[in-house]
Amino acid sequence: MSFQPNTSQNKEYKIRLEKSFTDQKPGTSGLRKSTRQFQQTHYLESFIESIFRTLPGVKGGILVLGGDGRFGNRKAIDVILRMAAAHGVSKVITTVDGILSTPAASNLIRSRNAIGAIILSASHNSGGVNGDFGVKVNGPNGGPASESLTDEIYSCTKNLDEYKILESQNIRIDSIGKYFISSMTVEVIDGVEDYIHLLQNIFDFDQIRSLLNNNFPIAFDALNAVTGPYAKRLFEDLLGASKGTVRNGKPLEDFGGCHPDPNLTYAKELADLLLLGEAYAFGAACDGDGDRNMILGKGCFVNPSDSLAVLAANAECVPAYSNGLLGVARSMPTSSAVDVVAKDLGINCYETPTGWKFFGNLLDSGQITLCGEESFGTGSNHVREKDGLWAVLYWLQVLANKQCSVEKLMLAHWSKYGRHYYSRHDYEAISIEKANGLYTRLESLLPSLVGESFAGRLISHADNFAYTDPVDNSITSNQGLRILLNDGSRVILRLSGTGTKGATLRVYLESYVSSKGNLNQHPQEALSDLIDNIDYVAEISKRTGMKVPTVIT
Ligand code: VG1
Ligand code: CO
Repeated sequence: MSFQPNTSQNKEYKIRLEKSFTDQKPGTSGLRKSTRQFQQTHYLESFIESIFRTLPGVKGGILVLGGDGRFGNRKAIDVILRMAAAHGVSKVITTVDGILSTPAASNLIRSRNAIGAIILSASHNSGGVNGDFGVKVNGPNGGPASESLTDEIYSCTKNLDEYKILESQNIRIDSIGKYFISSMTVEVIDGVEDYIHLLQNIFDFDQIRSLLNNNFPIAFDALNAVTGPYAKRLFEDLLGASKGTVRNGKPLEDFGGCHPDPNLTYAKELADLLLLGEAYAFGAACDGDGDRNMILGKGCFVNPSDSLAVLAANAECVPAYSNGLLGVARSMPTSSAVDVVAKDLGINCYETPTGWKFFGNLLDSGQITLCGEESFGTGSNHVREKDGLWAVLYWLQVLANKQCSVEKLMLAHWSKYGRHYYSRHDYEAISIEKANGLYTRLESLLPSLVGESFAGRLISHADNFAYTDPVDNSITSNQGLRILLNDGSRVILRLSGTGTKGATLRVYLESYVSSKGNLNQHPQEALSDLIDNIDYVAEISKRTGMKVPTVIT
């Protein structure tokens, strides 16, 4: 380990801001804007200053810092290190070249007693000069900052007139070592090691290895984003998968022009390999910052809501969860597939607003062990973020244990619990005005819809979802318009909080068929009457001018 003390005391500057920024309100998952917006003079600094003024314990505290390697990552790390030193942070833990996945960052916060982390990522959004950049703030439990903290950070940005930073110097983070900036230590670690160690304590690696050695070829697509180095170490070095199992495994600043979102549209190359080809028994992909996962079997796509249900139903296969689950939680738009499993297991199932921060209190207080979202996010109490590679290993462990294919496991699951046909339709980049118009109109209609017929059923309930946190009683409202039908079907409309171009409307559709019903329909067919009806009631195509959604999952 190299040791490079810097004896010179770096000069501290106070930079005055001509104007404060008014557009730094964090969304579902941190501050996310186009790279060009972030390139405005003082833009990043304004948000970072507000974090350092707001996050508890900054002076003398330990901070975790890294990102998904997208364009701007390295430069932002440089700025944040100098600002952290100016704010009296005692130590920053970062990784070689600043490559750090979101779940690995969450783990480091927890294992190194840090006050939190700054994670540089716009997650599944595209990267590069023409793409997006983002800053996520996590707290001492390892999870995304609470709503109240991000509200405070936001109000700080609006009134900021200056920020503190040390003079520029060459800060090396290209190899493991310890450096100093003034009196602050910068510890550069191998970002992969701690995380792999964590997973080794959860799963039975030997069992997964024997599955992979036994005629069970897998393909993993890192989409040129952060999970490449982690996945290579895991699958190719430790679990015996053949070289080349990890595709697009080198993190690139623009993700090679891809959209690092693991779904059927943006991870089409992998999806085609599994859904059309014969070569692989299992496929998976993760997103830009490594917290999402897509699971595929031969000829079989696993819907993320179903994935959560399957993981919950098979917890006994995984050493860390073999004593049973404390409870489970899902975000409101996620299908109720996991609710049915929870009922069967006799455990609680919580319904939270969209975004991982809402699971934190439930995990911290021991109410739940597993949680997930329909947007390809699944996780457990091992960290406080969703965790893509963890989910992939969980699936492999279950398959190794059950000695069956993904398709067979899904069929067995539906034959026991019934099937929740589910789909999400995204309408991207619609004008904010049109999106708001559509949304507020539907919201105002909701009370009058109750009792009306909808797709041959009756609307039993319609509201704008509000959540009371069972642990701290905080209330979060305006979380999505829900239309609940009398047979348990649901249609939900939300406006995205992570998009950067115009507005994104998400329409979530769910319909339940019992284990005795038709379990083999195509989801778009099974849901077609709901799709037609919501288009009519909410005037989606009429108001957006879009005949079909941008992305169908
Ligand atoms: C989306 C997903 C949500 C997820 C969020 C952050 O938010 O729907 O489930 O928690 O992204 O994921 P929205 O507001 O666009 O629907 V990530 O991988 O960006 O941390
Ligand atoms: Co992500």
